Amino acid sequence: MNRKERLSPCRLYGIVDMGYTTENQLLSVTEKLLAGGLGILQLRAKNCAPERIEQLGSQLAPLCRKHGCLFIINDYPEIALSTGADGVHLGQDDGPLAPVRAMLGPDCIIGRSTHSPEQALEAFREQADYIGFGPLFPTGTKPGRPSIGLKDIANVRRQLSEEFPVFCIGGINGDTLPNVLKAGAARVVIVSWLLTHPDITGAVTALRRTLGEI
Ligand code: TZP
Ligand code: MG
Repeated sequence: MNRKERLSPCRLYGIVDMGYTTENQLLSVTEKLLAGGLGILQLRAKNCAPERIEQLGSQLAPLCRKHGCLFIINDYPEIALSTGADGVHLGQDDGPLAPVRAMLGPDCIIGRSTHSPEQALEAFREQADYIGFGPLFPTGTKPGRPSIGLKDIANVRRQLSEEFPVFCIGGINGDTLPNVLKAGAARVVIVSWLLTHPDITGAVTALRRTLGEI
């Protein structure tokens, strides 16, 4: 199976965000997420130097590969390439995707953050392999970013091709998830709630079940 075929069944997307995890905890937290059968994991390290992100990514990439989990680097296509990651995640300010695609090749996964239906459509047209759509709710993981609520989820999914992966993100937890699903979401990214959960592995497995991934 190629990377895009492996992305398609993923309903839960995890992020190891260095705002919630110390470098010492990074490997053990990642192992807990992977033990729950997580299918896609991103390394997000906003306050780390690129050299350090490359070192951390080089440790996580083989671990994810061993567990059959897709591994995505946030922000840095060249680090995705050098660490052997499966893809890169880019924001609205990271420029067009075509040069990134040319650098990483057709098999590589490229994701884009989107914050409105217009941005979602544009990322689809640019041939992103998936989008993040949110933040649905205010979240301490991206402080100051206005939340967009639940109203556009179903509409965005209808406008894009049915199988195109739209990962709803931002403030999703055990309490908010039922309403996110009722609003039409099929896929979610959950960051802080998972990373601070007392039973990370059990939470991943339970979420995958709730989302119909298993
Ligand atoms: N992009 C939009 S919201 C967000 C990102 C990276 C953070 C989501 O984190 P949490 O902790 O699940 O709200
Ligand atoms: Mg970014």
